[in-house]
Amino acid sequence: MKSTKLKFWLPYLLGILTSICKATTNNQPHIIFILADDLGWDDVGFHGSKQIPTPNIDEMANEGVILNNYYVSPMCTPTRASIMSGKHPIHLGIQHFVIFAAQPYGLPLKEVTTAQYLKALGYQTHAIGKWHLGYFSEEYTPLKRGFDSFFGFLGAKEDYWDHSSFEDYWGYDLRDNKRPIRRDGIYATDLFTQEAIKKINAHDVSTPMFMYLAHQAAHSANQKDPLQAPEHLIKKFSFIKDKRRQKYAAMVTSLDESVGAVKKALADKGMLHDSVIIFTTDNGGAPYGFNWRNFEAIRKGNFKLVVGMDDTYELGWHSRYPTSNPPPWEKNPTLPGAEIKCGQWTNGKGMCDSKDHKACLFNLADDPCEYKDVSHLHPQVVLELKERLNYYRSTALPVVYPMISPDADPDHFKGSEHSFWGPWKTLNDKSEYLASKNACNQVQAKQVHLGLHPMTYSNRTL
Ligand SMILES: [Ca+2]
Repeated sequence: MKSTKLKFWLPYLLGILTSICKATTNNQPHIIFILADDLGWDDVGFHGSKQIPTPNIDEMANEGVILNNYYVSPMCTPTRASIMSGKHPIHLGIQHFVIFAAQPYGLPLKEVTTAQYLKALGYQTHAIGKWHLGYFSEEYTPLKRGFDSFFGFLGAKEDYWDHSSFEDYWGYDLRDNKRPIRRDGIYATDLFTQEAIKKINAHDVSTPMFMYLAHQAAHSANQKDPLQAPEHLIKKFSFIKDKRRQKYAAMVTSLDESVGAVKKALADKGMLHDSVIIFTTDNGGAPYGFNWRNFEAIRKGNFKLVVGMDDTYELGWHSRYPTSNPPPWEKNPTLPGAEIKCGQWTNGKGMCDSKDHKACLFNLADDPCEYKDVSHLHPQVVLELKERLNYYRSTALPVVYPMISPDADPDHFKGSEHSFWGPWKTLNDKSEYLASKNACNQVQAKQVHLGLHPMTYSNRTL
């Protein structure tokens, strides 16, 4: 795979579903949803990375199902909104960008969340780690969106060590339920793992549990010091020349250790065989700082249409990071289909000509890394998929994207010593919030569909 290139914007990343259900006493499995942040597609062992070993994630891939045809949005908030609502971001008005800390909006209150549905079905629900679905008023925060407990931060990112965040204003961002807390010096990935283990150890196994463990890793921390990891893990990667890559690899290693620790805690508690564990990331790695582009894509079977690429399209291709040969560790065996063989990289030759913003078609069965444009061979498929995109576009809601509010400045909420990010506005009209709360109380098991509509969300209906 010396010449292998992978296109980093490909947002389908690594969805892994491990289903080892025997069923709890009431036939409802525990659900552990582990969400990584900005984890690169090629930065896990089971996808072929020889540079960053991820034995615990690989083990899940070996035991479970790898969702290689599973797509996410290219940014934090839209993907998280989909996970929490079951709807595509264009049907939430939240497709445009991410929520900045001082922006007064969030996942629309009329949406019934995954946690609300599961809570109505008898689940105990815990949110740990990053929220990033809005918090300008209390109704948008996890405890009001179906979670029994929350331990984590409300915004997009924080310093991994002191848990503060700067976005227009500065403040700490860490809470135990509603209470602002300080945990200076405890690395964020470790902190959230400890909390997850605590919740598992304290759980009454006769009740099904939904744990949403949304790590910050491997998202950047802050502009001054974007990549942060424990020194002992950074040292493991001294064979990598690029110091930033060393730190990033250590951040991913810490995340992998967390997956192993959570799984062990479930096993020790006797819950593992009654659990569905889902591991995914909200979007791919961001080697240039950002990883979204202004184009659209749609799938039908093995065909994927990409429309409206800008002239940075080819910059999205990266060579695989080299490592010593043989690697300094034993690579875990992976499922035979886990590592995607990209074929020969031809330095852009034969790739889609992005200059004219034309539509490009790829046959993923032959060309999983989307090197070769075959639109000229299948004009009818191009037409059909373009029409389908137009249909979806016609169903999109207007974007909600308000200006930042100075009222959000954490300095307005100084406690005895410190400033914390938190809700800054009282909601006058609570009707949508109350309606969704009431809707979830009426949920019956058979009615749970999480808002997914086959016409809208599956390319199988094309
Ligand atoms: Ca992200």
